[in-house]
Amino acid sequence: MSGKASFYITTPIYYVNAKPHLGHAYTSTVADCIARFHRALGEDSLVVTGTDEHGDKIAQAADKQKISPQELADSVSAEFKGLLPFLGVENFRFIRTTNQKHKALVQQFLQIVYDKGDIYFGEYGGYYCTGCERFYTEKELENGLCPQHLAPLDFISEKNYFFRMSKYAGWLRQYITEHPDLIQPERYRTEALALLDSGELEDLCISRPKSRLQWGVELPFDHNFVCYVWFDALLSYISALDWPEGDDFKNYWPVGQHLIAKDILKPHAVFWPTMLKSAGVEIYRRLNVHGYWLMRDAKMSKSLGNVVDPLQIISCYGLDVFRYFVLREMHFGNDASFTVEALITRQNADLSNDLGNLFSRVLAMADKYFGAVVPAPGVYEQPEIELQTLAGTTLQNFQTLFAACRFANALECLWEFIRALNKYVDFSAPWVLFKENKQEKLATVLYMLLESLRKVALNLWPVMPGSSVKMLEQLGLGLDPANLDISREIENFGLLTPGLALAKHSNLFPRFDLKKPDEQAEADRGADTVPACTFADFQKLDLRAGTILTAEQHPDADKLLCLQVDLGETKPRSIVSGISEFYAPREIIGRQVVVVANLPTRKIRKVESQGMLLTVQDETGLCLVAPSDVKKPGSRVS
Ligand code: ME8
Repeated sequence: MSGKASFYITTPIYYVNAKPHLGHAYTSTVADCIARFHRALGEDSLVVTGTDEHGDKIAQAADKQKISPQELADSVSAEFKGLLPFLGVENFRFIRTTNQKHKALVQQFLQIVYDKGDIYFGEYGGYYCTGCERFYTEKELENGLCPQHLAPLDFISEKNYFFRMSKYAGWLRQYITEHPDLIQPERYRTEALALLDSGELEDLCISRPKSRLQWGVELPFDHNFVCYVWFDALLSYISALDWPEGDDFKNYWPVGQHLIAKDILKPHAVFWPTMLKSAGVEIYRRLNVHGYWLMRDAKMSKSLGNVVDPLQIISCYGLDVFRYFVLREMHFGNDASFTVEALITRQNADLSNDLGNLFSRVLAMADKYFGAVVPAPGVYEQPEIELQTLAGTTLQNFQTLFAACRFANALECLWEFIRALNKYVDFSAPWVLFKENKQEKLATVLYMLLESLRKVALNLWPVMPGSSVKMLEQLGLGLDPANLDISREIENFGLLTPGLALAKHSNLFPRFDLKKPDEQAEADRGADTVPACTFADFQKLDLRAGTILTAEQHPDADKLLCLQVDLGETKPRSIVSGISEFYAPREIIGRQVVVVANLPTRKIRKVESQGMLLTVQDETGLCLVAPSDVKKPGSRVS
């Protein structure tokens, strides 16, 4: 160990019944940003993420696909793991609950709790939701349906093992009260306390009879039962650290933080601390709870089929833009809507205009006036002193807010500084100083700007590592994550060494230009005259009614739109269509269309297209073909 302070953050371990979507990508990205932030403060930080592979839900999903649960787990787990480098997640440990070491640890933990007398055998009846992998009481149902999935539930009554969770309700209430930072934002702490206050906390059913479910960790004290998936999954947070004796457990667990969305507050705020208490293990340091990414006001989720593929967004717009957007757009704790328009607006306004233009202007001036070398500053006057003070306060606020997971506010503070730098350029007018031959003042102004941009680049590293490194390289510097200390940037203005060679120009964040006239249309439209077709030929076409969920400009072709179209399948189709001249993305979201659904998938300007929209064109323009009444997505057109 390096003698550095440790930092440990986990994401939920994700279910393997469906592929990752933007919601999962968000949590993993945020975990990486937090871990990098702590690394940038000189700490040794670790991310643990992984997959939750046991339980009814996985067994049923595998059954549907006619493969074994292990086969399903292997393939989907690999997708979750494979996504991480694309999200820029580094220094992570990936845990799978089907791993032998993890299973042995679950049994060891269960035995400790059992030996303590906190597990008993009893009978239970309740409404079971496989989607949530938990029982609901009648009171908790919404109109007789699962409150999360709005689906009818089966009443199951069976003999099982129970964890005496109720025994720890009083202790937990007091622990949360005495540790005001344990669960944040505050509203989720209040919600956790309300769960404890809502009546007697029930004991937790922690087994499933093998006669009903085989796919789980066998109970060490009864071979006829497997362990309830949540009891197994939560333990991944410490099995990844080799609890109980591992050095990593000793180093990281005392500073352990979890990151989750609000859907799984109860298992993390109630089940997990009581399990730890029973086994005599220290409680985690903090639970950070975020809201949902929504699509058209509904939670983005695999069961609703309204998911956004993070890889598609990253391949269209770039990794750093994606990371900046999700951190800036979602106020941590609240829900946020995902739209491509909002992402493009952030790219053009915040990244391209405010930061990218400033950086390229400053480099161009440093090239023109000082031969692309950092000049030595002269005397600082009032505007420079004010700007230095602002650097201190905005960076202080940025770091304080970031540490508290208030990423949107933190970035807003950093942008307050960036906007002040833009004003400083206009106010000090280096081109006038140059004309009037005020060399010393000109050097001071350029030095102020270059040094400020160095500070911005370093502080942005946790969020936009690629752009941060590029900016620093263009400032003649390198970035060594092992030796970063962004806290010293708050106080010390003037760490940039005069004489360094600078890049002559920069184009960090090109605007997404929506109107380039010379773009070639790549529409899938046929010729005006076509040869005769038999009925059998026609029958080969699979035409379906679909609903457009999202529409955005193709990043590389102005005449193309990239759409997500719901065809009633488990995932929306990605379709590239040459209709941009005739429709703005905003006006077609929610519209019904007719899709040729059985064309082979192809890439159109690097974006995958899994179908084709039918359109009609005459001399007045083009329009979409649609059913005359709204029809269920996926309905056959014949
Ligand atoms: O709950 N918005 O796994 P899971 C934001 N295996 N975040 C979202 C989201 C959305 N629309 N959808 C999913 C499980 N997430 C259990 C966890 S932990 C010991 C066991 C993210 O695959 C968010 O982090 O259903 C949420 O808590 C998690 O994915 C749920 O993933």
